[in-house]
Amino acid sequence: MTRPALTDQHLRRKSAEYRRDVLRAIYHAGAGHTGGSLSCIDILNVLYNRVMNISPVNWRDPLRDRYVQSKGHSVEALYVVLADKGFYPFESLEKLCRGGSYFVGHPTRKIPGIEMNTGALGHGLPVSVGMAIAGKLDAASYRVFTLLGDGELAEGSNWEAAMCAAHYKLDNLTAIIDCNTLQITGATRDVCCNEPLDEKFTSFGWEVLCIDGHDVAELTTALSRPAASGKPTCIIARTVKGRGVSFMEGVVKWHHGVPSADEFAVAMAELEGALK
Ligand SMILES: Cc1ncc(C[n+]2csc(CCOP(=O)(O)OP(=O)(O)O)c2C)c(N)n1
Repeated sequence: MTRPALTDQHLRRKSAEYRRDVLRAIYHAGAGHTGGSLSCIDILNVLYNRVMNISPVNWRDPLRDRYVQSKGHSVEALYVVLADKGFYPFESLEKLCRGGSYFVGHPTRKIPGIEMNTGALGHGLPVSVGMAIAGKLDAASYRVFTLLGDGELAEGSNWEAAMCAAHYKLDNLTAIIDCNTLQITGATRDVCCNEPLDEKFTSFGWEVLCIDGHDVAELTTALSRPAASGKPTCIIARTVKGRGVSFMEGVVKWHHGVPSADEFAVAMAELEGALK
């Protein structure tokens, strides 16, 4: 018997649950990257629940789709989604950032479902290019998805990888930019401006789509669209850092911040409210 497909309404509810679970995990751990985890939740939700061929059953299968979270500091979002998909029990997150636990503040391959250690920014895209080249050499059908932050684009070898992806015609590669316009110390345009991103990726030979990164229908269309032949795809997903918690939205200090008990209560009331 096949399961009924998740409707957009189901997915929106899932995003609200994920946001609540992310905040709860960070609060109990006493550490975490709150703002960027809340901004990328809808992207992960659509990827894992609608688009990618990945599950605990097939994740060692060479033909599985690959997901690389290059903006590794938002790992709390990934932990929650992987728990929901059944890669490990939710209770594992009670040990987040505790001594002896593999559930640390950045992704590591010791956790089921995680493809690459990330956190030193700017390395997820070049490794994803390698995975996509391997897929081409093997004539394999899998797709490679990489999540980048807009601030992260100032780091590492992103632009070298961007050139290389176009050169090798990697139409099995999709980079999604969680474009919340903020980074660790301020607005991305003030720290190291990389605008206009759409023109940059287009001029590097990528197919570029600009969408609302909180709209599950728009995300679904963009992420499941057949690739432009011979071109990698860049999805610039406009998002809000701290999305879902009014006093965190668009506020730099919540990049890496744990709410006080009173703030946590207010935030949870808002996130629970979104579930009604
Ligand atoms: C190579 C490297 N340089 C600097 C940092 C420190 N750092 C951590 S998060 C961050 C900002 C990232 O901004 P963005 O990618 O926009 O993340 P988001 O707003 O989506 O959380 C920086 C510079 C790092 N982790 N790695």
